Amino acid sequence: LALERDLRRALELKEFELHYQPKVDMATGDVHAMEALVRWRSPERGLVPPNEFIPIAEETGMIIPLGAWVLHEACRQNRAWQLSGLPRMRVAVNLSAYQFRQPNLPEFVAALLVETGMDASCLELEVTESVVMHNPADAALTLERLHAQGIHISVDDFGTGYSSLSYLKQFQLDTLKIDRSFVRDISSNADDAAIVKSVIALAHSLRLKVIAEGVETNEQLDFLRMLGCDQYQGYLSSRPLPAADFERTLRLSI
Ligand code: G
Ligand code: G
Ligand code: MN
Ligand code: NA
Repeated sequence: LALERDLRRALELKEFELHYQPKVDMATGDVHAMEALVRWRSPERGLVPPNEFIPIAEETGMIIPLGAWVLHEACRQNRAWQLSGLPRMRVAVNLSAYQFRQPNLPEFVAALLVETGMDASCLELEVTESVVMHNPADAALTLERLHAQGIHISVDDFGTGYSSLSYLKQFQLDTLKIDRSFVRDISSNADDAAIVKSVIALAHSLRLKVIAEGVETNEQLDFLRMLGCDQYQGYLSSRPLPAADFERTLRLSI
């Protein structure tokens, strides 16, 4: 497969980069966190989005070295921003299923934090609902070992998978991310509004924060605010930006 061969080469040549999207506090408009999203800057293919190469990286096991690079780069960059005098922020990294199931993940992340000098409280890991529900007993243990270090845990794409609420209670979690499919028509579709409303109520009763994804309009934002959502992410605030652009907008806003 040409793509697989090129991806392997890209890994050796370090052709990947991270883009950053702010996570915005509903109440204040402040940005205390950002999500890191990987891209492949290929000389032949241009800027390749993750949907086009993450699945292949997962099938071939390349997701382990790629994921390790992403984690390292996110921590390195965040620490560099802190040392340059920017306000302290938390960086969120997406974990794929195979990565999450590596038995040494908690130790690997702990070593990475030591190496980069970044505080555990400035790292957030995003795992999807299906990843944690695949083997709940193992997942609970892994989440506990990550959470015990002070790392923040979010459940990505919440609402699109199958969750047992009793497991949700047992997992060491901090935030539920409401999938953008529920946000899109929130102000016109009563079912979506009802789902989001109950997810927020559920999350708050379990002392979890809620962030909405894919917010593109002020109408969606106002609606989510009315429902008590804590934070949001989306094009309304910013697209995911290359590190230099993200840093520039951050400096302009402080
Ligand atoms: O911007 P967007 O096209 O960045 O991302 C598309 C999908 O790719 C999302 O589901 C996102 O979670 C996933 N993704 C982005 N970056 C990473 C990453 O570093 N690791 C993994 N496993 N998934 C990622
Ligand atoms: O699965 P995950 O939540 O990690 O995916 C994030 C994806 O959502 C990325 O592809 C990112 O570029 C995309 N994204 C971020 N904000 C918006 C938005 O406001 N609208 C849409 N359509 N996509 C968004
Ligand atoms: Mn995510
Ligand atoms: Na999502």
